[in-house]
Amino acid sequence: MSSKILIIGACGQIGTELTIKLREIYGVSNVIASDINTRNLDLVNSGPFEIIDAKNYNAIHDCCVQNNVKTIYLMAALLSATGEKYPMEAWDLNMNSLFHVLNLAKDNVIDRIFWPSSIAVFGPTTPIDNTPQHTICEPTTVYGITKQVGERWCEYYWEKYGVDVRSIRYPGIISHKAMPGGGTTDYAVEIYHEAVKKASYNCFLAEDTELPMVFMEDAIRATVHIMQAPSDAIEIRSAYNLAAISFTPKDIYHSIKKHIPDFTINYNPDFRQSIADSWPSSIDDSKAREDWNWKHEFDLDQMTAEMLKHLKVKYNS
Ligand code: AKB
Repeated sequence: MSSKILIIGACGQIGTELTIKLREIYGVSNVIASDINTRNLDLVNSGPFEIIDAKNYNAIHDCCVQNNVKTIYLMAALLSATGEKYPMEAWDLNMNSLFHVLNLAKDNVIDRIFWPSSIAVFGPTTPIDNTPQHTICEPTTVYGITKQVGERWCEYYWEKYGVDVRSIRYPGIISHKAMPGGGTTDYAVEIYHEAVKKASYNCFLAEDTELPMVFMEDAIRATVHIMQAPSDAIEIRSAYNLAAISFTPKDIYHSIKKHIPDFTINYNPDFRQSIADSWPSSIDDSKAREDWNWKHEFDLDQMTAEMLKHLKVKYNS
């Protein structure tokens, strides 16, 4: 049986598009999508799909053994905003799912893991501009703590057991297919949907909150590149800084206004403001650019044009 790829958390924002891309590259039958439920029917019906709870070691193990899965992309997680509401659930899901896949690799059931980290590993004591790869990481969110600790465990499993695990500290990701859920950077996706549907948006962050972001197409390319790179090119086994564009809610508002002149915005910061304030404004990703040739393509205006083009079709407007 040819070796297969398993995506855990495939119905989420990144998992949905990653599944489509990996099936394009490796063939539909070689990429098994899985999630805890069938909430994304397009994805469920587009190829092999299994219901798997990322916290259930036996379910992941059995799927790998029965299907000759050799690579896992672990995309299931509770993000920064939801994690603050359900701290123990975030810890339980984010850490135990990671241990399950690390242990499957340690026991030679699988050969390679992709596990996403995040800019949430940084905190208020981190240098805010052009944040270096190696710097102070004192996260103040539960999600950030799970990502920081997860990075340590990834490096540990690489050093002690030779587990081939690869990771990226994703910035906020902007996309038009599946909605993000429970993050602080979600405003930068919602704003496009509301602009197309209602020409107005009530933003939960302040107008001058600058955060690092990336368009989904670039984020998926980064993920595929790091996983295809030869093992000796991957010098960082915790997680790579990754950057593309940095902007504020006001910048994105002006970018949208070029296409929708009567678009209006209000700013009503909520509890997510303090999370955003604890994260960097921009990231130094030179190591990713050196080691596996990362290069982003979309700037803010190009991303806006692409988002609005697709959402106008989606909402028939
Ligand atoms: C979030 O906002 O929690 C995520 C992230 C930056 O990891 N999008």
